This record gives sequence, C-alpha cells and structure tokens, in this order.
Amino acid sequence: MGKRERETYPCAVAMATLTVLFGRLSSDGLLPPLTHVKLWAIDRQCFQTIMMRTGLIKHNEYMDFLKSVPTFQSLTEETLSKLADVMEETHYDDGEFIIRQGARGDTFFIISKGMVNVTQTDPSSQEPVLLRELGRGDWFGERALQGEDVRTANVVAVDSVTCLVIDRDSFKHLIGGLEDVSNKGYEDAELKAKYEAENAFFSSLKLTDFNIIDTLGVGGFGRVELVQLKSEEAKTFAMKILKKRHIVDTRQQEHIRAEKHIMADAHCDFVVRLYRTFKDSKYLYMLMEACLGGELWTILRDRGSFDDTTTRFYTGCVVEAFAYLHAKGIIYRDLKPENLLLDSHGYAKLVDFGFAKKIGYCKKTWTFCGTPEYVAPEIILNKGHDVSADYWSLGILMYELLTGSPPFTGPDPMKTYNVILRGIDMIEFPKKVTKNAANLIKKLCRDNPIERLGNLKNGVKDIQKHKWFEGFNGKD
Ligand code: 6J7
Repeated sequence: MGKRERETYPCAVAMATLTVLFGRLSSDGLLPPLTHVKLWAIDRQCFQTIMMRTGLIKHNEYMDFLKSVPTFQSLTEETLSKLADVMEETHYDDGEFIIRQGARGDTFFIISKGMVNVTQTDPSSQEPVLLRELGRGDWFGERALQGEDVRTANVVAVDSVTCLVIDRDSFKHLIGGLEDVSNKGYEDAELKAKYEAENAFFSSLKLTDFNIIDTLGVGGFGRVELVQLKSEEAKTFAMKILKKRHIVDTRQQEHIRAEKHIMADAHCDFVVRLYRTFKDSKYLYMLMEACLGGELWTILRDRGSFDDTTTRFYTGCVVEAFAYLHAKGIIYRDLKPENLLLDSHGYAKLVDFGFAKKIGYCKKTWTFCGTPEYVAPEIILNKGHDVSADYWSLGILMYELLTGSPPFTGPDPMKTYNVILRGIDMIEFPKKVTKNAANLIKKLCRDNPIERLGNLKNGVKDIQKHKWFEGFNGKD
C-alpha cells in the first residue's frame, strides 16, 4: 500500500481548495475577516514526502558537488554523506562580508556558486590588500578553526555567492585532518606584497627603458629578444615580440589573450613568469623571465635521449607545474619538449600558454588543440576533455625524453591520430625504458581519462608517489 502510494506520488499530492473566512484576533476579541481567502492544502503525509524528497535531492546534489572538489575526493562515501547532512546553504549579496578579519569564527565554507575576494588589512596603511579570488569549489575559513578562533583575513562576496557552511565540530571530525586542509599554505601577505611591488615596478617601465642584447629565437609569430634594463644592466629578460598582423591573420587573438592572463597570474617556480606586456601600432611585446638554458627540445635533439634520472628530473618539474595550474582550474594542453625552457639552475619551466584555458574544477572543454603527437584520444574523438588530457601528454613526454621520439607518430596528423586511437598497449617499448617508467607511462596514457593516473581520487599525488619517482627529491 505504502509502496503504491510512493510510486504514484506526483498524482497523490492530495490538495484541496478551501474557502475560509479568517477571523483576526485583537486584544478585545475576534475582528471581522479581512477578505475571502482561497488556500491549497496538502495533507501531512504528502507534505512529509515532499520534504523528504527535496532533502534527498539536495543531499545528492551536495554529494556530487563535494566529489567534484579535488580536496574532498579522498573522503569515503560515508564521510561525504555525513558532510552533506550537516552542511547549511547560505547566500550572500555583492559586497557582503562573509568573514571579517579579527572577528571570532566557528565555521568553514565551501563556495558552491559565485566568487569571493580574500583581503587582508595592510598593517601600515590599514588599507585592505587583495590576496586572492576564490570561486566554485574553493573553500576557506579553516584557519580560525585550527588556531585561536580569530579570522585572519576578510572574505567578501563578489556578486551573489552561495556557500555550504560547516560547523566547527563537523569540520574537526570530518575534514580538518585532510592534508590539503591542515597544511594549506598561502602565498602569504609578504609574498603578495612582493608581487605587488614587482607589478608596480614593471608598470612604471617603458619599452625605451630596455636595450636589446641578443636574439633568442625567431619564428613566424615574430621573435624573442634578450633584453636588459638600461638602468640596471644585470636585470635581463626575454622580450617576445609578436606581429599584430600575424596574430590577426592566424586568428590567434583569443590564444594570446589567454596566454597573457594565465601567465601573468602564475607565480610558480615551474612556469615562466610574464612580468608585463606592451604594445605599439605593429607589435605586441611580452616581457618574460629569461631562461638562458634554452629549450629542452634542443638538448634532447643533441643528446638523442635522456637516461631515467634526467627524465625523472624534467618530468618532476612538469608535474609541479601541472599540480599548480590544475589546482587553479587551468589546463595547459600543449606539453612538448619545445615548450619547456631551462633556467640557469637547470630547472624546466613551462612556456607558451597559447592553448591553456581556465576551465574550473571538474569541467570539460571541447576545443580541438595541441600538437598531434601529444593529443589525447578524447580530444581526437571530440568527447570533451579536462586536466586528464595534460596527464596523457605527460606520459607522451616521458616516452619522448627516454627514447628520443614520441610513441605515436605518423607521416601526417591524421595518421598520427589513428595510431593514438589504437592505444598505448599497441606500442612496443624499447628495452632502455625501465619497467617502472613503462608502468607509469601506461598508467598516464590510459585511453579512458577517468582511469588515468593524476585524475584518480588522490590526484597528482598518485604520480608523485609512483615507484618511478621513489627517492626523487627534485635536486638530482
Ligand atoms: Br583563501 C585565503 N588566503 C589567505 C591568505 O593568504 N592568508 C590568510 N591569512 N587567509 C587566507 N585565506 C582564507 C583562510 O581560509 O581566508 C580565511 C579567513 O578566515 C582564512 O581562514 P580564517 O582565518 O578562518
């Protein structure tokens, strides 16, 4: 009987139209009714069913959302379910303070919609300094729960914002112990101030403040010059000079814009810094960090291939760069030895962000891009791709560094794509590729993106903890 009722639930919502004469109470008795009122009434059982269903739908929504946030992907279903039970959805309007620096705090927040600005009051000027912007999937408020109850920064809603709020007890029992949460390191205010001072310095410069010392490279896009500051000759940079005409002819406007925004915002030791851009009537100029070790590609070409240790070192640099970019919701999409520059200490850094895109967490994108030999099967098949396409290309890079050429090649891109679609298991690995290296490459180059290492529940840590990286400390 109960089951039948549940099955026919939408029709069984027993509603009745009632016409009621309401009386109004006053201190000295019942007043005459204001108007005739028409009501829809729902009986207790239907009401409870609706409430239960709504609750279940919300619960599932929260579970799906939590699963999409990298930090919480290591939690068990049971813990996620408990979290979804205790979370309270709270809405904030544009400009509203969600957290105020110095106030006492008892709650932890996960953003499910909108953006917030995190600011901190500068001790000297007492002005708020913008530390960072956070969006959907980001979280905050852990510091007061770990330390002395006091909020260490302001968090202010930009537009309308929805947060899922968790109380202190649930935070402590369910997520406080997560490594990401307990060891969250921030680009602290000091570093932020350093970048701001740096920005102010570079903003004050003009093109005429530089001398050209040498040409680092020339291509169809334009050229890259090694430049120095006239006022401080020890300060050298790489100035990429792009022909505006070429950008328009090759429809690169969007790519250049993405490159500029993503690189300018990337403060990672494994990503080439972009300090500022200039323009004149003919050219765009990108003032970048000079990496005088040149392209990894040139060294690979001269040496033929690298040994296990060298490959591990360069691969480790790329893993760090990807960990940084992916944590910001950015996919890179153009990994290859040509796009890795070596700095004066020999570290490899990613450059050329023309195909990079901010997609956010657990979102996909569909633009076909990349270098044929490095393109993941889901890109070829136009199934939509995400950060896992970068991990595919990491496997290809490892193979190319170890052997001198990528595993999937053909006389033209179409043939290369056909070979890629046959899969990594069709490739015979040369003997010099060690068992552990081959194992990692195969795990990175799984056809199915959801089975790829780097894209599983422990994220990039699975790669860093793989046997091939054992004993690697980034200084070999
Ligand atoms: Br997000 C974020 N970035 C920072 C930062 O650079 N410094 C500090 N102190 N806090 C930062 N936050 C978050 C962090 O979760 O802002 C929250 C303010 O409240 C802070 O936790 P809280 O001190 O509880």
